Amino acid sequence: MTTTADIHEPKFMAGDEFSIPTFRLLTQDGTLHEGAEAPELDRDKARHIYHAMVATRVLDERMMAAQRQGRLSFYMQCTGEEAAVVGATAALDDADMIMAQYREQGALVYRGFTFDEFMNQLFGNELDYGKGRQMPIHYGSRKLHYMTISSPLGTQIPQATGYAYGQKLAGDGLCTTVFFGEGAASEGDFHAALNMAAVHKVPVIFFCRNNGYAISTPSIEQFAADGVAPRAFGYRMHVIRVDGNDVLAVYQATQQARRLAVEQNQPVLIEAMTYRLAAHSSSDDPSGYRSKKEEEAWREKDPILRLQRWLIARDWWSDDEEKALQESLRREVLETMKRAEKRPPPPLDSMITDVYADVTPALQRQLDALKSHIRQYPEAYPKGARSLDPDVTRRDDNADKGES
Ligand SMILES: Cc1ncc(C[n+]2csc(CCOP(=O)(O)OP(=O)(O)O)c2C)c(N)n1
Ligand SMILES: [Mg+2]
Repeated sequence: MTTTADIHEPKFMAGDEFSIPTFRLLTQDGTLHEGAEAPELDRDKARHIYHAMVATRVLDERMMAAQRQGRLSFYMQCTGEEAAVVGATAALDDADMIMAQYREQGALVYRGFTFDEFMNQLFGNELDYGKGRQMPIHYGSRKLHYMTISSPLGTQIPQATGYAYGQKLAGDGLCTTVFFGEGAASEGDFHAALNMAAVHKVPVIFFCRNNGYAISTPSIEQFAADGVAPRAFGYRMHVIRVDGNDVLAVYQATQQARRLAVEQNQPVLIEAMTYRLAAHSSSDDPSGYRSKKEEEAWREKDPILRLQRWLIARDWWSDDEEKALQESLRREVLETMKRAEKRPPPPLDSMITDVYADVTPALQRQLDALKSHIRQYPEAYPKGARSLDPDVTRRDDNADKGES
């Protein structure tokens, strides 16, 4: 219980007595701000971070193009936010749990999720870990400690508190990092999660990507406060605001947050100030709600270019390496996409497995009815649809649509 001083005249407070500063290390030209010191980061790790950021950008650009060509039903880009996501992931232990929202593919890339694995999920083929049951971008990897994405906003935030509580009880020295947008932070789940984490002192890092928009709604129309960070005070939680386009600052802030979480069981809120450079998703067109001028101003703050300049200045990267990396990533995206497109979908029976230990009679009846319907009207179902034989996947003769 906190004791407070008494006052004898009414005095209202609005929390606007101070504003939360932004932690920054790197300028846009790749030099350090005056008085700033780079975190300890060796050449290999710095290059790994850079590689993951570039790979995420290339994957996103190609897959958005593939969506426009009709090869893919849906896509979401991380573009502009690579430093926030990859920088945070690089500061974690690889065995720490990550619970993401949907725009954090950079974390998977950093941890070694292969382009084949991305493509299998995007095309929902027989090798997709989710067996084609989810829309594209709902990745998950047990091996890489990355919880499968679920679409309803905010659900992963209290789940992260619960998971981290389990980690504390297990005493394995690991923590959970949960990513979410500033829009999702308006969900009740966010508040429940922070309160529970602070009360029970669990090792969880709440990582808010404040990218300026929740689809078409600018953050200025989402909350009256100074961003999301001040909410931590309401829960007596540690908080830091960081320049989300500055990978060195994100890395150092997350590294220290992790120490607080794991060594002192202090949950931490990080608010990374960044910008969603692309559309919300392949179904969105931002020209209806923001100006090109605004986008251009943020393009100037490109997080990838900022890190690239820092690396080049230290002789840790070169123009030739850049060219070779871009070419090999583009080639790899195209090759893996073609491979995944050709693979058949999982058999129809997998629609009703994995939920109950044994398939329930009601589900079995529904599947049998569906199969007899498909047999009756085969012309209504596309070639390459899921096979009716539980053990057989069906080849799609039209799958090879070639390279673009
Ligand atoms: C509970 C719920 N409400 C609404 C939606 C629809 N929706 C999907 S994404 C989104 C915006 C989220 O914005 P933000 O959290 O800032 O993340 P960003 O897309 O900017 O990364 C909305 C409203 C949803 N998926 N779930
Ligand atoms: Mg947002």
